[in-house]
Amino acid sequence: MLESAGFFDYEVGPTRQTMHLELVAIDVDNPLLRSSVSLTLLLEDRNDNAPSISGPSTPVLLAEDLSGAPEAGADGLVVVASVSAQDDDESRAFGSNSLVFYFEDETATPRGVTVDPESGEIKVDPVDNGIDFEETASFILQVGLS
Ligand SMILES: [Ca+2]
Ligand SMILES: [Ca+2]
Repeated sequence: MLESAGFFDYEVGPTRQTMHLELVAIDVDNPLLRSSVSLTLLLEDRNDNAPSISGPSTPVLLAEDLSGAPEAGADGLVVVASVSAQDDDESRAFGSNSLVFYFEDETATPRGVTVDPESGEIKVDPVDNGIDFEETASFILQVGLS
């Protein structure tokens, strides 16, 4: 039986992701006849790195009235900021362990404010939103990752 004396880490380097071994069987008695077999081991990526997220370091100023904002995208939403995530897992051959999706805490987010799940862009619906300066002069947007 082939056993490993240590742990492998997929992210350590490409040379460790594929290993070639030659296993040799030798007689214990004379004559010492031998035979061997070649073995290739492919290391499979495991989701062992948690993503980290970063966003704007200063408060984002929002205009209360974004209607007619010239920078509205094709989806009709205005991008006001963005967050980005980093995940050290690799996803070259197996699975998608470095893929992240962004989501906002809906209970604490004004209506019409969303986070694009794939790009991390924070978007505001300029026509229909719950942003009202007289009601809430500021809010903290909690963005999670999955
Ligand atoms: Ca990994
Ligand atoms: Ca990961």
